[in-house]
Amino acid sequence: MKIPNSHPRYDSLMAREALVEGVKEGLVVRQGLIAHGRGEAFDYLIGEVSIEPAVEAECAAAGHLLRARHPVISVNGNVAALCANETVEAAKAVGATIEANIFHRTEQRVRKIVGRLKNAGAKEVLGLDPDARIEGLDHPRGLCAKNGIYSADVVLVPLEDGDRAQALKGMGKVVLTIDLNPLSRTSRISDVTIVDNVTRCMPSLARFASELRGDDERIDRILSEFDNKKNLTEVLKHIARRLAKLESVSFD
Ligand code: PTJ
Repeated sequence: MKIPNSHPRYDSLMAREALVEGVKEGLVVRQGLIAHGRGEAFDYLIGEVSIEPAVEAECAAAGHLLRARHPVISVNGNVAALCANETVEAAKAVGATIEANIFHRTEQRVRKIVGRLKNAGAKEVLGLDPDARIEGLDHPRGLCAKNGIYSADVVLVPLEDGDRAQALKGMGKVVLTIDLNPLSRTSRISDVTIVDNVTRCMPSLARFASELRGDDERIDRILSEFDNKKNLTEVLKHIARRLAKLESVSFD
């Protein structure tokens, strides 16, 4: 469908088109459309902008990734369809390995995600030859690469389900996530939850990485001051304030 860029909801409609195309190509799983709808609803409540707590979390996540011995960014179908270029740029900026790691796993989908990321400029993308397992996750969604997620000390898992985030935490990793739902299990258990749209977050991670690189003192301060629970509370307060304002609007 041709969407005029004058349309007031152009970005949102384009994201939907990208996901529908992704389903047709076999990159995105149909459940991904449902997940996106949930994300959209929260984005609507937030105001479809990167709010202050999200920016703080983006800064902390960039700090963690820069500090990591072996940082990995996990990519699923939705992320590959929505922002492959931006994800590859973010990975380059923080020096992270990229691994295609999906919930609804088929060889063919992993291959498509890897292909999309390579077209976007990634030199290497892991995930096609899994030789390890995320401890405590049943086959096949626990499959991962030994020199990728398995041995990572810091993992960014955008649009994640709670089980895998919990299992990664159980393996002693620092878990960073991007999730527009501040109430999800993933959001609650991660070390840094970025409540922002993945499409806004990836460019922001790349920006913060180039800003923070080499500034150890600032990274130390950011990491010691960041409190995920407090950050999520700020997100909920932001949503509550917006709803309270709407409540006072007259519909007569
Ligand atoms: O490609 P696969 O097989 O790995 O499957 C991917 C999905 C997304 C289907 C799978 O991981 C899944 O079912 O995820 P969940 O449990 O629905 O969680 C996805 C979370 O991401 C939800 O809390 C959504 O609110 C959130 N979300 C959806 N779209 C976005 C988002 N967060 C940030 N940016 C978005 N664009």
